[in-house]
Amino acid sequence: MEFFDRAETWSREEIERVQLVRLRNTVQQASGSPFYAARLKEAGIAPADIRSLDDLRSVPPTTKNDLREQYPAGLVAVPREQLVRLHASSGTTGAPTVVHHTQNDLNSWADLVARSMYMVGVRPDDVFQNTSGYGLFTGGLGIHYGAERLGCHTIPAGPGNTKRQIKFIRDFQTTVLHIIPSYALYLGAALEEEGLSGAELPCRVALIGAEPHTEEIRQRIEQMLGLKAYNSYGLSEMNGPGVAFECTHQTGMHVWEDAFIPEIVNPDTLEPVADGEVGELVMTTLCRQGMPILRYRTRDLTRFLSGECACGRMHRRIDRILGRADDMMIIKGVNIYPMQIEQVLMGFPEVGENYVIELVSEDFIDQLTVKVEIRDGYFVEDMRVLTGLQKAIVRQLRDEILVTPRVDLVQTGSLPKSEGKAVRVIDRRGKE
Ligand code: ADP
Ligand code: K
Ligand code: ZN
Repeated sequence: MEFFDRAETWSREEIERVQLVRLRNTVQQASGSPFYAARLKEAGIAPADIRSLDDLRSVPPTTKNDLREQYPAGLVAVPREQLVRLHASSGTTGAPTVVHHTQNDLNSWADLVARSMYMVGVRPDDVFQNTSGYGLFTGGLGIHYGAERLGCHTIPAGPGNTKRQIKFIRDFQTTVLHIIPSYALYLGAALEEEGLSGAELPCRVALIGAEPHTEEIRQRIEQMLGLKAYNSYGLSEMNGPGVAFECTHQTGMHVWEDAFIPEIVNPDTLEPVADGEVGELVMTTLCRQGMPILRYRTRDLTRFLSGECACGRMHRRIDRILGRADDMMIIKGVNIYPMQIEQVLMGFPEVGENYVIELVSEDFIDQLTVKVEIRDGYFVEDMRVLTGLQKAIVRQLRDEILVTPRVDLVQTGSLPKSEGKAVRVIDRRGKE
């Protein structure tokens, strides 16, 4: 087994020893920011009080709202001349939050991304095409510098313009793609339209992430594009990509614990959940100087996977993100996550790549409608066939989510397609 970074070979003891040293330094560093100076003082915590990793739990969590209130620079812990770049979240769930980096921060971030890519077999002789937007969004520059750090010949293609993406892939013989799952499916469909198959493309690896997706979607992507797709998790508050990444075993994502401390807690009590139980992921930075963040509540739901990974890395693994706490829909009193619906839909070969969930209230009763695109070959004129399919989808969804949805089958290409992260849920309740 080859490793990019020695930290990948550390034992649990080594990881935890380094974490404790870095955690104390981080608490010290954080107290240099106006926000944490006040927060830590109020909680009566000094860096010297952190004597074990368990002591982290005495530190109050930091929320997305804290970051918004501290806009633009309340968490910055260094003099301005040490800052070299800022990024912001894509704003999927409201106003953006800003993160400021020093050159050291950027270097260690690039190392983490390079390490993640190396782990799935990417090497300096690969040609790497980045289809993320190059703006404030971390999937652009964040991944880009990691790919260069690894030594890949890097194409900053940016998003959209699918014909051009395909042309680049063929002209430059792209072997590795960075692509969000919804766009990967779109690209796959575009290939089919041009009469091309994934097997004819030189790509062998895709790094997919930035939005929740099911195992079924991963398999579709792998099949359509003729490659291996690896799940990449990150968020701008923790740099961006390079936080947790799948290895070639594709059994959960290793969290780089030399750079972050992950916790999974019950979102109501903030108590840690048992291993294997789903909760909210809470993250602490360990290597950041410009803007350290302590116990950040990500709102992302996942669980720790127990047991050791066959790859030998001792960095703990998390399951694919089940969804965001904010995405949870409560319908007729039942909690439903979009990924439960996706999983059912993608089990039907007739179902295409795009779907949308609409919530309305009719006479004060919540109604859930799922609009699904049906693949061209299956969208037949015979109403009986379609009705049979529609009923089968309703039945399976009802068994999964315990609510009877309305299901509309529509033709491929008729649902709106977003450029960035897919918008899967439209909530019109109380807005009609
Ligand atoms: P925003 O919250 O505005 O989308 P970011 O661009 O920082 O901000 O995106 C980070 C979020 O994207 C994560 O908190 C998570 O919800 C989602 N995300 C990132 N990677 C993945 C992934 N591999 N699987 C599922 N969701 C992901
Ligand atoms: K190279
Ligand atoms: Zn592994």
